[in-house]
Order: sequence, then structure tokens, then C-alpha cells
Amino acid sequence: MNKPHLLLARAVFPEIVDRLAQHFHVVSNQADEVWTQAQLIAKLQGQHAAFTTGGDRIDGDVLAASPDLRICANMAVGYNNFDLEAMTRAGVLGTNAPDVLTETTADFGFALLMATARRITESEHFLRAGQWTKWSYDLFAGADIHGSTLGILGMGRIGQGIARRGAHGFGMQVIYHNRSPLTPEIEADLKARYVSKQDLLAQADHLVLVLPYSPSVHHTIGAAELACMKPTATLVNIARGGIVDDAALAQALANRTIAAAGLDVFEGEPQLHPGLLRAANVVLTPHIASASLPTRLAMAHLAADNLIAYFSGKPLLTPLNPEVLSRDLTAPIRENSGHA
Ligand code: 8YV
Repeated sequence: MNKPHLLLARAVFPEIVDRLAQHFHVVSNQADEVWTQAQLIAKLQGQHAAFTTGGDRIDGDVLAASPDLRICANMAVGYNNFDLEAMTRAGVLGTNAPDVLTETTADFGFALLMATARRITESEHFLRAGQWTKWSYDLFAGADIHGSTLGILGMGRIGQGIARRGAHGFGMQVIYHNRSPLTPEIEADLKARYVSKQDLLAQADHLVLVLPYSPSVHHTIGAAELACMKPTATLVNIARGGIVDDAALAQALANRTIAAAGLDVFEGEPQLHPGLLRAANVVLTPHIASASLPTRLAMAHLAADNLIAYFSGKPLLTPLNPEVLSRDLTAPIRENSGHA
């Protein structure tokens, strides 16, 4: 079989580029340029496959302009950068990278929660600025983690990882809201109780957002929801920008409607709402929840595994729209000597 053509839309570990080069004619982007949609379309011409990350939008326009494209493998568990319906209509397979990042991302969610509730970065900035002159009884006094009520919105694999850490590691009462409740067995294991969204907002001392983004959850947390939370509460978002109304959150932090927020994802990232940058009571990180080296490497290998499996006719590991597979879409590539 001739080698198919593959575009790597962003820079990735050199060993992944080398591995993929054994199976594909690779066009890589090791300079890590961030392309416009028009540049992405131009780069996709003649490509059968794309290795994408969360910032690479594969929509109807890209698909219409890229007739050779057969598969996009996302190095992310979230895939809101894919218009999956349009991909299915175009016969383009999408894959994501779940499971391999669950524990690393849950670790980070907990780290961000603790840094936020215990005011770790705020106090470090104070110290580095030379402002620490004496001990005081309430110097950076924050909220407790142990024994408090942990609310989780979105109880998939990562949400469950956070619940486990909270219940078993820190003796927290775990409440959650999700599209549907977990089984009683899983609830018992996690010591987690299903509640309405309203009760979650009202009862949580710390609320962690871990739900996948879709337009239906846009601004799930806005001014009205923030007003329902405790004034002592902490909000943590490791899910996606757009789930929180960042302007409303900046206002709520300024007004002390809630005590503090820990944010790894933002509306319009890498740009941030100026009110968030100004606020002292917020911990800000640049979308790094899955960023341990072993996990990022495992995510990249999983994306590569999917690409290699697809063109070798082997079962896909994590397909998102497996229905397109029944169309034997690799056949034209195998026969098409023009591209391979
Ligand atoms: C990725 C993520 O690093 O997996 C996800 O959904 O948000 C992160 O782990 C990011 O999307 C880049 O692909």
C-alpha cells in the first residue's frame, strides 16, 4: 500500500513525528505556527489525515475545501473543535484521546482547587513583591478543603477521579450533578450523592466544572448561577472556556459574590477577560490540566495509534463517529497513486 499523506497541525513530540513518518508522508508543523482557518485549509490540500489539537477547528468549511481528508485524530479528550455531524456527513472519521489523561487531569483539578481555596499563588505574589513584613492571624486565611462539601458538575471519568480524591483523600462530602446519575455501586464507591443543579450551586463549598463543552452548555455558569453560590465558595473550571460566562465571573469575583476561582480554561483563550487578569482572588493557568509529560506523550501516541490503525484496516481505538467506517473510505486512497 502507498503511504497516505498526513498533516500534523501543531508541533508534537519528535518521537511521535518519527513514528508517524514510518506510516505516512508527513507534513509537520514543528515551528508550532498557529494557523488561521484559511491557512489550515491550504495545508490540508492533498492530505488524507490530520493530527489535531483542541485549537484546530474542523468544520463544514474546512471539510468542503478538503475532499481528500478521511480522518482527524484529536490529541485531546474534548472534541468541541470538531463539527462531528459535518464530519460524519463528509465521511470523515474523528477520534479523541480519552482515558490516558483522566488521573493526571483529576490531579490537576485538585491542585487548582487547593491553590485557590488556600490562596497559594496570591500569597506567593505578595511574598515575591516584598510585601511580607510580619505574621498576622488572618494573613491569607482561606477556606478548608478537608471535611468540606465538594460539588462536581459533570461526572464523567475525570469528575469521578476528582470525587475519589475528595471523598477518600480529604474526607469531603461529595455532591454532583450530571445528565444522568451514576449507578448506586459507583455512587457508593465514590461516596457521592446526586443533587439538582440548584442544590449543587447552593450547597457546594467548592464547585469543580468537568463537563464537556457543547453549545447547549454555553454559559452554564453565569451571573444568576454565581449568585446562588455561597459567598465563601470556590469555583474551579478545568473543562472548557465558554461553560462559564467569564465577564460575569470577573464581576462576581470583584463583588465577592463568591470567594475565589481557579481557572485553567477561558472564553476566547489564549486571550483572557481583563477583569480576570485584574482579580487577586483567582488562580489562572494556561490550559495545562493534562500536561504531565508522560500523559501528553500517551495522548499523542493514542492519536497516532488511531491514525495508523485506520490506514492498516485495524480496529480503531477511540472512534467518535464509527458509522463512517462502514463506508470503506480508505479504498480510494489505496488506489490513488496521485497522492501516495
Ligand atoms: C488538551 C484538553 O491539552 O484533552 C482535552 O480535552 O483540554 C487538553 O487535555 C487540549 O485540548 C489540547 O489538545
